[in-house]
Amino acid sequence: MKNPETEWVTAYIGLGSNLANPALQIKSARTAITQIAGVKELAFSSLYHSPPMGPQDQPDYVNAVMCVAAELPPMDLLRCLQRIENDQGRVRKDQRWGARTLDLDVLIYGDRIIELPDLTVPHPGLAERAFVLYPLYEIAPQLLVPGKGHIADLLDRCPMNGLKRLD
Ligand code: A4P
Ligand code: MG
Repeated sequence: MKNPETEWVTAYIGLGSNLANPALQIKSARTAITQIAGVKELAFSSLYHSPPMGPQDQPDYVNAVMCVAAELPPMDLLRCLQRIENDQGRVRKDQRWGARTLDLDVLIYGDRIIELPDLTVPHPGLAERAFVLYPLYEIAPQLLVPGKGHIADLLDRCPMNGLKRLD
């Protein structure tokens, strides 16, 4: 029998940075993600500038969303993304939602709804975050977000909250 986890699945990755040249961090992460075995880039959004969600005493963020075809299972994808975060100087501190050189989130993995101790997909904050929804809509305007609905409807309910698209 064919193992469903060895098929190519369309997945979406959220990228965020607000330290050490954020735009460059995002571009480096994009390159690193394309070098993961079993991952191919399908689309990459514009870069967006966004005020911090969470503690306000931190710099603004640069955010983007990448669409990939992934052959590796979701937990393996997460581990590879965490390795890239570490390689780019990510330091995990106690403060929730604090500043970081790089944050990579698995936003969507095919039509899967995943609730594991270390992985929740779709990403729990996805539907309320302008810095996720607007770049996601830019590259996937027809997307049906598993368990949450059409991207256009989610976007309609989400104010831009100071988000700006960078050209
Ligand atoms: N984890 C569970 N599900 C996932 C998933 N779908 N993708 C677990 C990635 N990780 C997932 O993550 C904490 C744990 O979440 C991991 O161990 C993983 O197993 P982390 O990266 O260590 O810490 P974090 O990112 O600070 O935590 P959290 O709560 O996931 O934060 P978010 O949701 O990533 O938000 N403001 C702006 N403007 N733009 C931003 O990008 N980002 C954040 C962080 C805060 N404020 C922001 C932004
Ligand atoms: Mg995160």
